[in-house]
Amino acid sequence: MNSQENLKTKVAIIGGGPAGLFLSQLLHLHDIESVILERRSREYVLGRIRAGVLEQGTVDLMRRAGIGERIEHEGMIHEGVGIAFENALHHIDLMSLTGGKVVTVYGQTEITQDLYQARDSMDGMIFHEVNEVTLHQLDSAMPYVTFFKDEQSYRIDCDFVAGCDGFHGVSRKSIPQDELTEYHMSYPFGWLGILAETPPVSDEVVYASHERGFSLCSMRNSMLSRYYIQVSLEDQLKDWSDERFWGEFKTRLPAQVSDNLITGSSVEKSIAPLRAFVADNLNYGRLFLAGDAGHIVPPTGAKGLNLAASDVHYLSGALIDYYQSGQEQGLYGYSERALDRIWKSVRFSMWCTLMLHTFSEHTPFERRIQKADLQYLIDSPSAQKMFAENYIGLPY
Ligand code: RFL
Ligand code: PHB
Repeated sequence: MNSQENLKTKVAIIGGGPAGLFLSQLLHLHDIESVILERRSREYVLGRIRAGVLEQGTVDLMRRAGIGERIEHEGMIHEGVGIAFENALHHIDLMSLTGGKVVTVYGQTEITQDLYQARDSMDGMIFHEVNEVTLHQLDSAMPYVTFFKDEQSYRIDCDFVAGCDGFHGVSRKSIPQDELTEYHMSYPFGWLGILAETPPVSDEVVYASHERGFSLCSMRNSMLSRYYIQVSLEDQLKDWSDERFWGEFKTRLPAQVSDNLITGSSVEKSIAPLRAFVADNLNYGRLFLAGDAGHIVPPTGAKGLNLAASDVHYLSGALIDYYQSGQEQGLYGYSERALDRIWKSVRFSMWCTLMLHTFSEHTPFERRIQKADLQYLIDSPSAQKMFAENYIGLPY
């Protein structure tokens, strides 16, 4: 084997998903060098179909990161969102309820592609398909990271490590157990998502509650639909032919929506379990966690990627302050600041999930409460205002 290759950088970023890429790009624009280590190939990362609904704060962060051009033309502005139950569709007017704020529909794959392109154009250093990433001496002023790529071993000496490696990554696991509290919640179901090259069934994203289970109508563009249905945790992809999916999806939507449904063959299909998780805190010595590495929310409120963006906003600001003026307060206040917003989004995502999904273990009493929750949202301008304020994104 070749001898170890030694590198040096300011911030070693573990994970080349949206959080890691955003962070690297923002630091670069302030002359702060970083290196990204990503376990998967670029094709794999770009092929993962995930988020679609972006808060204004996320779009603003894209602009600040110098990737605001394509979304300007291709992002779809949504002024409202649909909530369906008992065969009726209701409209929540985000724009009027929030004094002019909206969300933008633009796929996570597109953001990741824009970020990789930006990093490439600025000669950003990204190692793909790395393995055995190990973090060392995080509680000292001289942390370092070791890893292998193509059987070559590497060591990166750095000032800080940013753990942006998602829920299953190595960063959080590198924090000693007695320095970390983990809060978990699992839901007894998952989402089966499909991508289909068909015109979207609705101009707006529609969240639909039905006794057979939740469903969601979303989109990526005028010829690409993204749909989800609640499925059992035991279900596997092989149980869900396209034909079965369309039949079930149609049943769960009000006629007003399903009458417009155009079906076709799916180009992607996946199942994801729903869970919530928060790590407290997000900082250990010179390691800072951001994005899914520090927290997971069920996708019902469309908050996961948006939280990764707000974490990066706080963390990049703190690192920039540190390198420009030597100020450390921002860095050591990062976790508390980020967690305040995270817990509010965890709350919103949980409320949406509990209100919209079907829980087989619910008593008749709990079912009536769920219905009252939906009815209250539809009838009360104050409840709608609370929904809209959270959905468009709480302030940073
Ligand atoms: P990611 O995207 O998981 O990226 C982490 C990266 O780290 C790599 N990695 C490692 N690299 C090096 N060494 C290791 N040991 C490593 N271990 C892991 C991984 O390969 C990966 O590339 O986390 P990040 O960057 O924090 O971004 C978070 C978002 O991806 C996530 O929150 C959203 O996708 C959640 N989400 C949604 N968020 C929204 O804001 N709006 C939505 O509409 C929305 N819809 C969704 C979603 C997530 C979904 N799934 C699949 C859970 C819909 C779904 C179905
Ligand atoms: C999506 O478009 O993939 C999407 C939209 C809204 C959500 C979750 C996912 O709440």
